[in-house]
Amino acid sequence: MMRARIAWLALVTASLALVVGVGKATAATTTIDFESLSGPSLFCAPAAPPLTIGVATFSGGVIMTAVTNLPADQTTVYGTSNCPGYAPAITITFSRPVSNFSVQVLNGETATVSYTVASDLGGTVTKSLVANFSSGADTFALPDAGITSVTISRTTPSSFWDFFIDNVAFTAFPTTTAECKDGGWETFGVFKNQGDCVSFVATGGKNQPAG
Ligand SMILES: [Ca+2]
Repeated sequence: MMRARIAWLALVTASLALVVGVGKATAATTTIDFESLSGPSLFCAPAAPPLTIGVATFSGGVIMTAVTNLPADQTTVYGTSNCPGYAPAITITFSRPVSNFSVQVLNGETATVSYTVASDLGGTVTKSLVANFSSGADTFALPDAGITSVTISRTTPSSFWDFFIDNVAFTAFPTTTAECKDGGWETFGVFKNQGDCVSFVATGGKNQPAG
């Protein structure tokens, strides 16, 4: 009986340690998958105004669902093509700086096309995606910390374009000092220590990260 209770206590202690361990250094990473929305499966619905989801605002394209001839992703996505009022680049602007940015890009053309994802800080990543019917899609990740805007476009501009994005992931900079504590400051990738992070939050971003 006593042994059983000690074993149970040991288990509870171990579980608590695990919870604390997991909570440590895990910043709030956001993934936008557009699944709260739905749209047509074919281009060219009327051009839409910028779409704001949380701290991110999307412009240049429209929301679409179960897109025809896009076997790589039949969920809801954000896409653009050479339709009236659509842009050749999808732009994402952030109301707060972000780190650890990545986005899934899907090629809607019937041939291999190169795409470039670029941040306002100068970071770029370029990849060739095979044709839509071969499920041409890949994740593009930017290393910059403190990004406030990202553009996604064909690497070589063309009068014809047809592509989509999905699963936009990022870590927004902290707005509470609690996010800086227990090693949280490290996960933003820009602060030199906890105090640097707290100072950033306390001054509303006026004291820029020193790290
Ligand atoms: Ca989706």
